Amino acid sequence: MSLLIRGGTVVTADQTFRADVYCADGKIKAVGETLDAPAGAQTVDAGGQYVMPGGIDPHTHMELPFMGTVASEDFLSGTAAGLAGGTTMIIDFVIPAPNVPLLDAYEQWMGWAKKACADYSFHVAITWWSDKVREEMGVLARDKGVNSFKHFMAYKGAIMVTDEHLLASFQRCQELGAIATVHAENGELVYYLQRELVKKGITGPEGHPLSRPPEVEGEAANRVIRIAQVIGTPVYIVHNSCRESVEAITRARLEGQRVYGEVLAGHLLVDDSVYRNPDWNFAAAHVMSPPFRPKEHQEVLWRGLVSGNLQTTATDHCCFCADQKAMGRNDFTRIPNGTGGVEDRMAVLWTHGVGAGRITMNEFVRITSTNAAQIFNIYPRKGSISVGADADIVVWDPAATRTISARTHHQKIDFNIFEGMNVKGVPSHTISQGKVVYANGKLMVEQGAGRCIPRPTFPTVFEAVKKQNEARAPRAVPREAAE
Ligand code: URQ
Ligand code: ZN
Ligand code: ZN
Repeated sequence: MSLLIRGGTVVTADQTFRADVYCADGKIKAVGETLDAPAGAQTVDAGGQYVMPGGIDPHTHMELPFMGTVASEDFLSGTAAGLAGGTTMIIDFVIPAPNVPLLDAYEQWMGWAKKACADYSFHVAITWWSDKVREEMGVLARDKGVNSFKHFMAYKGAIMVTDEHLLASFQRCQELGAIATVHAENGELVYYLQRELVKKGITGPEGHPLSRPPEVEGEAANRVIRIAQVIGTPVYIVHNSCRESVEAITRARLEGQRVYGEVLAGHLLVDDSVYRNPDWNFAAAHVMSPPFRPKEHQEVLWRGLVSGNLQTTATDHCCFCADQKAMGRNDFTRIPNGTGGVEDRMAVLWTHGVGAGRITMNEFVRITSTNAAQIFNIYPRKGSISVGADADIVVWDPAATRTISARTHHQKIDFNIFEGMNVKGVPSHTISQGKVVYANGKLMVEQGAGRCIPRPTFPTVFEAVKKQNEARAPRAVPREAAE
């Protein structure tokens, strides 16, 4: 099975050039001005279009058991929807319930993901702590290709981790050469504000953003950055939604600390007015954490991407339909948190990023694919158009338009946070492992074709961080030694 993508303009994180791309055996075999198609090769005409690395969404939750229900999108439908939008790999999350062994949870998620039709990988969440957790982190890093461990500083009473356990886990990440990723909201403050609001009789979705103001996110972002600084380990903060967290990241990066930041397509374009909509279902459909913010935060997030202080874009695709959201009909704190987006991220970012003149095409590739591949150590296998890379490619038609709607999307959710948005620039073809799996509106996916992609740990980065720490450590010596 071989494929020649001809006549297109290749766009990578740092180059734009006219070239054909030849793929065989799931890999990119040749990139060149005019390539001949061997007999029997399938061809895709990419004339007038861009040929880019397939998108990587580093933050999804397919069929996540959460808040008393299970996310409606599964690994087959979710990876298919991603392919329809040009995303060829997701990094999802294994989230063990407290006291469940990490390896048991890992096997459970691996079982669910078997049906995926595109490649995937897993961050593993540390939701409790013990010597066994510590030991199993090592097994996951050494034997299962897990190089990132997630920490929820919110969701008190469920999956929230204490500072004590955060510290222990960060030390373990440092030992293993694994990156710590974090949901940064102060869970104690959220819990306090939720109680106060419900006591005042504010039980509708309008209470959700009031219980998680930007200060709650900014405090946690700053705290976890400082903890990582003292422990001496890199940290990746997911779904930054506001000025407060972007400022915390920017300050740290200016001082040379290895802090990485992610932003969701939703937070760049949806604002908190949605929670004041008189339609309860409409407002509840937007309940996710951190919440959508007042519009002025969006410009700060875009500037974070342009300045390089934020590196990746994601969706936090965690879908709950109206009947599930209705679990919080009388108490907003019970509305399952999460929204969709895996199918729309790239078209939305192209339209409002490249189309609006905010970012270049190369920056678009950087923030939708290459940076995530490099941060999570799967570059250049993923996130590149280069010989030897996986043939995960999106052929992008900059002139094609679409109106986003739950009535036509492939996502398994009855709502779309970008409903009615007109986008210009969408995939005409998506290629996964060298096969055309989406062409001109039609999905041709194969259940189970997705692979779990191992992500090696990062000794080099951690060596650099260790040296940085030693250089900074006070020259204290034991008193007796000094005499
Ligand atoms: O917090 C997360 O990332 C998960 C539980 C999805 N839900 C959400 O509201 N972001
Ligand atoms: Zn989160
Ligand atoms: Zn999430």
